Order: sequence, then structure tokens, then C-alpha cells
Amino acid sequence: MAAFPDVDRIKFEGPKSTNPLAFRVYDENELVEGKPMKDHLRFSVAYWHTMRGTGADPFGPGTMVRPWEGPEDTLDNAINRVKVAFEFMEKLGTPFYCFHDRDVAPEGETLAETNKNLDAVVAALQQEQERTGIRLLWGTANLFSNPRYMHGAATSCNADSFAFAAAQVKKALEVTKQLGGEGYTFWGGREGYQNLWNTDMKREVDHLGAFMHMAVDYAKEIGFTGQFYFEPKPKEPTKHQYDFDAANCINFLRAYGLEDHVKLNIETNHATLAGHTVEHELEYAGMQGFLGSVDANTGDLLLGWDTDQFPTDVYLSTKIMLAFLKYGGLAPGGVNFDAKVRRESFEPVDLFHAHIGGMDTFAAGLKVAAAIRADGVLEGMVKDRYSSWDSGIGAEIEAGKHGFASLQNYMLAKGDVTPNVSGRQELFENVVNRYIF
Ligand code: XUL
Ligand code: CO
Repeated sequence: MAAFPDVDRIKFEGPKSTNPLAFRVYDENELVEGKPMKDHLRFSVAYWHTMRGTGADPFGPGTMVRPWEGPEDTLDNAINRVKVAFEFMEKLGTPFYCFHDRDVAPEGETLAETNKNLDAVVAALQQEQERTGIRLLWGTANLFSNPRYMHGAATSCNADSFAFAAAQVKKALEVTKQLGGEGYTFWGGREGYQNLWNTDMKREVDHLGAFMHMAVDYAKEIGFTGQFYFEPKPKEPTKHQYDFDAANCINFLRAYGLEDHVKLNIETNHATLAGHTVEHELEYAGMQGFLGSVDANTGDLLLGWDTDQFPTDVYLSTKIMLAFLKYGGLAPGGVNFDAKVRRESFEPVDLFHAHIGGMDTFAAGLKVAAAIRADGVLEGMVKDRYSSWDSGIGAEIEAGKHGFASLQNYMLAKGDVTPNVSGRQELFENVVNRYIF
């Protein structure tokens, strides 16, 4: 029985459409910079929010109406949920999904039983993947919900928690490989601390480095060639997460010799929690060669936590797509909607409204970004701003021909700098707006 009987395949109907169950901008086969939109955007549904989000918050229980869910999280229920997930994704037209091991299958009494449950659900996932052609963008392990991870997993003071986490990631890598996953993500979970008095930070971070090496080694051993991602987040659930922001993660990866194996998965709401913009995080990762994938969502200007709302802002999606186009595109990453419907949006159809909005917003961002790039006006203005580096003393400095002494001689002879020109921030902002309205 269909879980969404009133929804057909969501179609592109163009900007004039007022059909709430249609795309107005996302036309998967439309070519942008010579490539179909669907290959640029590589949309992915996050199983944990879309299939497992209950709407619970610290003040009250779940609100979501999900008629396909049984009263208990049994294996049968989990397998049935896989069919619902794929019906949803097929109707939506997203080519990818992402999951944590514990999103898809219930935990058993023992690790062995848990792994058996996971195998059974993975078989169902594999079947549905084959039936629909929908693929796994990345897999990951939930190393934060079970109380055994209360002090963290790889960074726990309890060595057994590290060992359990290792066993869990080993299994998660195996099933990710089995499902043809194109990547594997490490998000910190509880890898961080609440209070430095009881924390040996050096030991914890060393352990995280060792843990990630074990994952890289094991991937090699089993022939998993997908891309590893590290996902920055500054706080929540811990006060200070070790994967704080892009710069912090890149330093960690270099310090522990992981830079050739791991790129970053940047999430908008995590960037803003860190006091950055997402475009800052993307640009920083990009210029360092670490740009991997994006968890698409947005926070709330007035709320200081990870609200994980669906993105609806074309400025935001434009900035994200500009960064990815500049650094060679998203593949093998994608636009993964790590976003949840609001607690008040409790009907199944709201899942469609949320994703359709996010997909149209990113499709619009892609088109605006491509138009900005095609014109080259913005790029030309930036280039002009730095033109003092293209010839004369600037070019000589960049070519490594100078030191402090020769520059002192240059300046003594010249007397003072060539006058500065305006930064024209407002004009730059207006130029961007030309492509939006
Ligand atoms: C948590 C978060 C995670 C990761 C995957 O804030 O973003 O869902 O994306 O573990
Ligand atoms: Co995320």
C-alpha cells in the first residue's frame, strides 16, 4: 500500500505554476553550464530527519503523523519504512539519500544482534536501490545517541566506548560499501567536552586522529573507495566540539596526517553556530582543497541552536552554488537536506513541501550562480580590485623576488603608497542583485 497515495511523481511545471506539489525551477534535465541540473545538485534525502524525525523537542513529545510506523521500532517496521522512504524519494525525484546505521535499523541486545538487524535492513535498502536507481550519497554511524557514548566515542575517557565505536564504524563502512555508497561522513557527535577540568584534551584529540586512521585503513582493506568527509560543528551536543569549523578541521586533518583521505562536509547551520557564514566555510575549505559536500539547511536568525530548517533563501543557495562551481562542482558530494520539518508541520505531505522548496531554492541558486559566472562582471570587478598585484612591484612580490630590505628601498624611493581605491561593497552587492531581481 502506498504511503503517499495522494502524491504523484513531482514534476517541473515552470515558474508560473501554483501547484504546491510541482517544481517551479528544478527541471532535472535542464542544462546549466552544459550539465543537467540533477548532476550539478545531486540532491539527497537525510533518512534521520525525513524518516525518523518525530518532532519531539525538550518541551514535549513527537507530533508527526506517520501512518506507516508501527507502535514499536521492530525489524519488520524498519524494513517497511525502507519501502516508504523509497516511495518518497522516487516521487520526489532525488537521486541520493544518506543515513546513519541506527536510523535504518533498530539496535538489538548485543552488537551481534544489532549487526544482524542492520544486515536485514541493508538487504531491503539494496533491493530498493536496485528497483529505483536511487543511490547512497554517504553512510555514517550514529556514535552519539546510545548512553554508552555519553562521554563521546573516539574521544571517550572509557576505552571500551572507543572499541565499540570502532566495531560500529567497521560495520558501517562494510554496509556503505555494500550499498555502493559514494562517501562516508564523520560528524563529531559527542566528540568534544563540557568542562576542561575533567578533560584531557590532548589525549582525546589524539584518539580521534587514531580512530580516523583506523577507518581509512579499514576502508583500504575492504576496497571501499568512497570519499571520507569530516563535518564541522562548533557546539551541540557538547559545549565545545572538536570539529569546530572548517579551519579547525583542516588543521586537525593535517596535524594527524589525514589530509589526503578526508574532505569536509559543510553544513549551513553549523557554520552560523560557529560565528561564520556558510560561504566563508565553503571558501575556506575550497581554497585549501578540502571542499567535499554540503548539508543543506538553515538556522534561524533569532534562535541560537541547530534548528535544521529547510533552505528557502536564494541568496544562500546562490552563494553555496557559486563556491561549488568555482571549485569544480559537488561530485562525489551532493546537496544533502540535513533538515527537518517543523514540529507543527506534522502531516506526511509536509515532507514534500519542505523538500520541493529546498530543491527549487537550490535550482534557483544554481541558475543565478551560473549567470553570474557567465557574465564575468563580478569576477572582473574582483580582479580589478587586485590589479596592483598583476604587474610592477605586486607581480615581483608574488614571484618571490623581494624581501624586507628591497621593499624598504622601493618605498624609500617612492615615498608613499599609490592611493587606495574604493572597495565599493555596495556596488558589488547591487551587481549580485542584478541576477536575482
Ligand atoms: C548533526 C548533523 C549530523 C550529521 C551526520 O548536527 O549534522 O546529522 O550530518 O551525522
Ligand atoms: Co549534518
